[in-house]
Amino acid sequence: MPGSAAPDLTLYAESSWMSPWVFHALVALEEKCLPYKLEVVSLPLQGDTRAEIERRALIARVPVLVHGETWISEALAISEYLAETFPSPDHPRLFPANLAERARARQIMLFLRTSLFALREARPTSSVFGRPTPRPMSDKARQEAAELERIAVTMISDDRPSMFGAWCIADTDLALALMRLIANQDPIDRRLVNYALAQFDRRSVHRFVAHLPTTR
Ligand SMILES: N[C@@H](CCC(=O)N[C@@H](CS)C(=O)NCC(=O)O)C(=O)O
Repeated sequence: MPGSAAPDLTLYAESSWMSPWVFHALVALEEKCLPYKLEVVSLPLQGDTRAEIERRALIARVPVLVHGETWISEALAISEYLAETFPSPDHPRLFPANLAERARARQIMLFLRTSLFALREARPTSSVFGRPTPRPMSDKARQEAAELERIAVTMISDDRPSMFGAWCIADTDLALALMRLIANQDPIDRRLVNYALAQFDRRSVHRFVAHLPTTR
């Protein structure tokens, strides 16, 4: 940390390590190279833990980032907070420097959060971080997979390792969405396989995966 003491950061995670939202926040902290403590809670949130998170972070969901007296839940709010509190050039970037690319990155991250519900149900993160559980996809899930593939191929048409000139946090989210298909051996464009596997080979993702119980 250039010229300052290490920040007082804690990330609330959940004990199954299956949450795509915790994944996003932990990767953001790791990519920022910030030291942080982990507080691992069981879901559903209950009792004093739930009451404390609700009181201090307003919304009782994980991930929660605690920075001193500031408590934030909602993964995207967390990565935006980290980007603005620990900005470039003293810290690595989470979002593209170019405004149009930054807007595109946010657009994709919001799309991934507000769409693809049938696909997410048919191909849950437990089939990515745990055992693949291929089962027939509904027509709706298949349509959503095709839409995801169309968007991803448009963004990574020429075998690039990231959507924009350099890695950004939207690459992590897009790679996880693609891994729902790849891990379950659903047919998908080879360039997207290369892209998603390269993203999952980043140190930040390895740091998340290291928390998974080895029995899976
Ligand atoms: N939109 C939120 C979603 C977070 C969320 O749904 N978290 C779940 C775990 S994956 C949770 O904390 N649920 C509370 C509970 O189960 O009691 C985000 O992006 O962070």
